[in-house]
Amino acid sequence: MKDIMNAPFITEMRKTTANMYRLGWDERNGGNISYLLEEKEVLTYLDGTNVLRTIPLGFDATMLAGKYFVVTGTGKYFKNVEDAPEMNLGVLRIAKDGQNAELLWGFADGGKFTSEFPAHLMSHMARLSVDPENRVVMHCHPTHTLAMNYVHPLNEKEVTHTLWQMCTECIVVFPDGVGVLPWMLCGTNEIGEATAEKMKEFRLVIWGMHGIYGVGKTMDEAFGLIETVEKAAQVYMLTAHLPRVNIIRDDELQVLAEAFGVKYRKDFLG
Ligand code: 2HA
Ligand code: ZN
Repeated sequence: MKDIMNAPFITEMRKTTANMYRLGWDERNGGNISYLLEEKEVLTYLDGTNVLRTIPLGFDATMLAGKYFVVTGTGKYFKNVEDAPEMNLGVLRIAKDGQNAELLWGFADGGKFTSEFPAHLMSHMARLSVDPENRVVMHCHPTHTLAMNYVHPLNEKEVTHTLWQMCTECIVVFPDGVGVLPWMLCGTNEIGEATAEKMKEFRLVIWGMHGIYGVGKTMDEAFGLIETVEKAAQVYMLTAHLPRVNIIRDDELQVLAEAFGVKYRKDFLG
């Protein structure tokens, strides 16, 4: 068995959580990441027959039975993952019955997966149904995105349109737009189901006055999507109270999307 501390997926989780913490997106225990892993890779580091604990999921994840994830822990701080991955992360397999998680490594102080695991697993299921290569679900509380929620209409068309206008590359990075949910109680199956429904259409979903979800085939894709939204929201917040002198017009957004050959939400323009 190879040492899991050298596993690329653990290194990625350590680096990404540290990065997100320093960007101010994950205060205290805010935020969570889940990362779908290849069985053959996991089993070079861990004995798949050595289940440390079985933890009930509280919802049905039959579609993901037998799949392996590394995930951040409930109540854990992103700030601490880098130095103590075994306390703050867990590697688990969804049990055959789809009702439980089998812990293979981590959560060493008796902890368990993030309270947002319903939203994560339901989002994985929804994304895999439209993109079989999706691997990462990421949630965080980026400051300017959150600030924008309080001063801008909270609907998909207007949020996406404004963000597209704030940086030239936005429409190229997220041509599919940003899904928006109203404020809802977090940590529940209900918000998980609502998020997953949006994930069939969007790779980015704003949780009104809470934060954002981003997904992708890689950690870079999920991170890059959120990073681009956050940058655009920052530009919006830096300029929202100032007279607007210049704007990227809709016909220019269209030129951009066509030049880069992206399939964009035409109904979000105009
Ligand atoms: O896990 O961000 O949404 C902490 C959160 C809950
Ligand atoms: Zn949150």
